[in-house]
Parts: sequence; C-alpha cells; structure tokens
Amino acid sequence: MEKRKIAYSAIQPSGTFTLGNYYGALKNWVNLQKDFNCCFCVANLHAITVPQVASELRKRTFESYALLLATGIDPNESLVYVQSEVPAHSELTWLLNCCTYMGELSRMTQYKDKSQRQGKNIRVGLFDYPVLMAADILLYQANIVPVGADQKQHVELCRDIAERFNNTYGKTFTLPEPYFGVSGRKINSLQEPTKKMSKSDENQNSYISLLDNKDTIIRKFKRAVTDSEAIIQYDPENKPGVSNLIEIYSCATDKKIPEIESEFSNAGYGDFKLAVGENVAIQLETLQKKFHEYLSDKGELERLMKMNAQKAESIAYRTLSKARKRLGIIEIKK
Ligand code: AQP
Repeated sequence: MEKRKIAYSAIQPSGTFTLGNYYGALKNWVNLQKDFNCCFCVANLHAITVPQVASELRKRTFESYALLLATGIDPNESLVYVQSEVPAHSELTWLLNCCTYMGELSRMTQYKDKSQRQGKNIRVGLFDYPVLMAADILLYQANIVPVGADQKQHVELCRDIAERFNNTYGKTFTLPEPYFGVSGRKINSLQEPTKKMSKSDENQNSYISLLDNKDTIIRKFKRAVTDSEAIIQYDPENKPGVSNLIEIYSCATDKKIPEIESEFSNAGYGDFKLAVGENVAIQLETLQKKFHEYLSDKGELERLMKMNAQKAESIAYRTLSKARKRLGIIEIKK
C-alpha cells in the first residue's frame, strides 16, 4: 500500500478564529484527514510575536484547541497539539536562523504589513516568524502545507531554507509544497474589503468570529462595506465588498458564483446581506454547540492535549536530532 503523505498546518490563538480562518484553512484541514496523515498545531509561540495579554492568551489557547476539534478535526486520527508543548520547535528555529538570510526575511509581505501596524518597537520575533514556521513544518517532514493564499510566500521561504540546509549539510528535511483548497482561498475584511479578514483586527465589525451569535453575525453583515451600484455581481477589482460577500455566501452554501448572481439578480444589497448572515449563522450553530461541549470537559481536553503533545514530541525530536548531528552539535546521552 502506498504510504500516505504528511500534511502540516498551524493557526495562531491570537484571537477567536474568524470566517477567514475557517473558509481559508480549517474547512480544508478537516477534508484532508481522509487522504493525508495530518499534523495541526495551535501556534501560541507565533502569537507572542506581537504583544498579548497573558491571561487571554492562556484562555484562547484552550479555546482554539476546542475549536479545532469542533470543526471536525479528529484528535485520535490526526496530530493536534499546542506548539509550546514541543520544545523542539524553538530549538530548530535557532538552528535554521543560522541558515537564513536577513534579505529573505525582509522581503516577507506579512512582516511589512504587521510591522507597520506595530509602530516603533517591532520585536525580533515578528521578523523571525517565518523561520519558526519553517521549523514547525520541517520537524514533521511534511509534504504539503494547506494555507490561505496569504501564507504562500512563507511556505516558499521554508522550502528555500530546507533546500539550502540539505545541500550544505546533507539531506535532512522533506521539501514541502503549499496546498490550496478549491474555494474560499481568501476572505476579506467586511469593513475594508481589499484587506484580508484578520482575527486580531481592532475593528470587531471587520470580521465574523466563529463564536459570534446569530444577531451579531447579521448585524456585522448589514454593516459590511459595499458600493452604490446595488448590483450583485462578482467583480473583485471594481466591487470588492460585494464580491467578498458572494465568496462568503458561496462557502456557506456550496453554491457556485454564477448561480448566486442569478439567484440575487433582482435583489437589493439589504436582502443579500441578510441571506449571507443567515446562512453563515446556520453553518456556525453546530460548530458552536460542539465547541461548548469540548470546552465544558477541561479534563478530557487536557488529556487529548497531553496525548497529542507526547506523540508530536517523539516525531519532532527525531528530526531535530538529525539536524543537530548534521551541524556538528554534540548530543551527550544523559
Ligand atoms: N482572511 C483569510 N482568508 C483566508 N485564509 C485566511 N487565513 C487567515 N486569514 C485568512 C488562513 O488561516 C490560517 C491560520 O492563520 P494564522 O492564525 O496562523 O495567521 P494569520 O494568517 O495571520 O491569520 P489572522 O486571522 O490574520 O491572524 P492575525 O490577526 O493574528 O494575524 C492560515 O493558513 C491562513 O492562511
């Protein structure tokens, strides 16, 4: 029998997951479980590359883990773990830092965007974020990395670093490929529809959180920025707001874009926004119910976290040990 390939992806507990995270990443993750050996990570070390309130980060790490399970990720089949529970991530980051060029990291668009928002005191961790991401992926010898379009550049950098390491020190890492799902590749902000929807956006009306209730969801869609044409047509360049809503409606209903355009050919924006809100709310209802069930049993949640962290640690350590040896870092048996 052919060996299944390995898929690796991670998500930061930097806020409650949004519809962007769900349609761009998590829905694909669930489907991948059929065909791949999957590793999914709650990336709390990535989250601290920008300031966080400790008590909130702690709480959101548990919530994020429960949300992943609620979307349909199976903790007994896939590896689902919290990044900080596996110290090999931090150590491999250091080893890879010593094989990465400043120029490569300076070109990363996410760094340019996020550092602008941070003002003066930008942390080294934010600059180094892609190297930590490379360590995450390479430790598990992943073949594919399911990501939204916004993360493609980071996966390409990961490949470059791995290739350089392999060529310089000998074959150590599998070269990963980015993997995109069929639809919902990028969901944009409801308030600035040319910008991606982000869970850490200060404007709460710009995103739908997976834990928003129905009234909030409908209210946020009602306030979504559109245009003055009142024509429901997919044209991302000239009509980014409406096109984003069409994309969301398509993800929520599995309908194709032309079908949606004809369904609403005689409708106004008000009716369309209401339909988008109602369909999203229906889809999130089941997910929210499961989330609360998982979160109410903290003992079971911690048992699953521990079991998965132990599995992750043994896989990660094997790769780390290989990388150390290649570099000439000694390992004395204790
Ligand atoms: N708007 C989006 N559309 C499609 N995919 C998205 N992703 C994030 N936003 C969108 C995908 O979600 C996965 C996990 O993302 P992350 O939490 O690791 O980091 P991020 O991309 O920085 O996500 P956010 O929500 O924008 O977080 P903050 O606000 O903290 O920066 C990734 O696969 C990403 O592509």
